[in-house]
Amino acid sequence: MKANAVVQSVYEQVLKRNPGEAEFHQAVKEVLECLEPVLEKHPEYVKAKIVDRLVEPERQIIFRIPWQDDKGEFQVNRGFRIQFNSALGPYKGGIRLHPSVYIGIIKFLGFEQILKNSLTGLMMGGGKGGSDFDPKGKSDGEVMRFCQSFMTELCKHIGPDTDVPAGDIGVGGREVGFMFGQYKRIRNEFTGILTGKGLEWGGSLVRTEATGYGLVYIMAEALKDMGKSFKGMTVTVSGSGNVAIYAVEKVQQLGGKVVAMSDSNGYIYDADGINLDTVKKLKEVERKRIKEYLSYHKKAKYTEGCAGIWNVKCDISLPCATQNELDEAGAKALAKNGCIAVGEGANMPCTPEAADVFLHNKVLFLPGKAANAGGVAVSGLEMAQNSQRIPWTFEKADAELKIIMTTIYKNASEAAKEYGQPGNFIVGANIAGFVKVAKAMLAQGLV
Ligand code: NDP
Ligand code: 2IT
Repeated sequence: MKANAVVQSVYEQVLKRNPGEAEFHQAVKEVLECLEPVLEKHPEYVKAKIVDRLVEPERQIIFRIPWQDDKGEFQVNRGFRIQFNSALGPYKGGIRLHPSVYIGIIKFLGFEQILKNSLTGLMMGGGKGGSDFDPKGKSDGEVMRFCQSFMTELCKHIGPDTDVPAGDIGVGGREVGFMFGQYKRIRNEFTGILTGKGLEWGGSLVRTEATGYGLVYIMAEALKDMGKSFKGMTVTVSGSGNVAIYAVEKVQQLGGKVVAMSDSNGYIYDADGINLDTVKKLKEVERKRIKEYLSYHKKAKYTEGCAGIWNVKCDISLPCATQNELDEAGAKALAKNGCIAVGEGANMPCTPEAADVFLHNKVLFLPGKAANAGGVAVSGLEMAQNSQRIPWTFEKADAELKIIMTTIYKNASEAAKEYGQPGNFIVGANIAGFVKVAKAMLAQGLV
């Protein structure tokens, strides 16, 4: 079978087997479109049905999560864990708690995670989990009871050498703590079963900052190639969660000025540069809306609705909230306003049409699986520290993160060149990530 026919038939099979899972279809399509030349060059991958196997999760677990709210009422949510691919190591990937979660979201995230984890160069397979539970407005007690019930089932399927979850949207240090406690109690084991743990009980320094810092490190590397740096650049960052906050922190450390941030209700604009201490207090401590920023900074402006953030004039934009938040219109507005580079802190925040706009307008575009790999990379380093039972210093973990991000940039860049599309990091990241997984799958036989 010719490479293009393989890609076509695999995609059709994905649509047939996974009806109604738009985000999963989108993620698979983007990858498949990049793989044709690799399959042409490597007929052995076609013969071994590597791509056919890659798009089919090794295991999918769906379960009931019963829990009791503060009023004493019983509640039921649905939980997921997709153990997508273990060719390179134990399944690894976050847990997302958001009302929009359904199997199509978890599958898209798990699929992306396979190639992302491959790019880190560490021994991690791909997986993802989550639930349609909405943590917003819930008390600590309710979140704890939910997390305990979630882990009561999940603990049967994971283990430090099997599957190691972590945070994602709606899951940070608090939720990881509750889940870890429940795992330890049920299994009577103190192991590195989750990453993003507290620093006193097995967490790694730099994990909290890792995704945002890593995003800025890889972007800095790309800017360097263009003879530029963050110094003096005006930057917009969507979201105001874990990834967004630490992206802003690193941009500011490198001399850039961040003028806009958002949450799911709207965005703030501060011409003087965002005061990150205020954002951290509002979001990390008080769990309030970004709008409240105006109570502290009178000159700042708030606009309801998050899409308007792409109209803010900037040199660099870092979408760090959620999938498909940046569409064609947003991309056109960025390009028109002179934006030179876009880096995806979130997973798949740009629609395919938006990515096309960037490519056609020569806006440097770093796709999420390369640009946001710093989070899972430091998760991998946390696993290494847990195995050693020795914590690393901040400096050591940060230096490793920098090396990993620089290497990802280099590998994606070279793969893009090798396959005749220099500067196309979508092609570069997908191919560089895929080849390693394909080699491992080939070596491990028909499994
Ligand atoms: P958080 O929960 O800490 O923050 C999420 C942010 O995105 C919030 O500002 C939230 O606003 C906003 N947001 C979430 N859902 C939506 C939505 N449907 N529409 C608009 N805004 C939304 O999550 P993270 O910062 O951890 O994750 C952000 C992105 O980065 C996700 O795509 C995640 O998969 C990705 N990522 C995360 C990594 C990590 O280590 N945490 C690693 C790599 C990627 P609000 O509070 O109003 O909901
Ligand atoms: O999307 C991601 O890479 C994450 N949410 C982090 C996963 C991890 O295991 O640290």
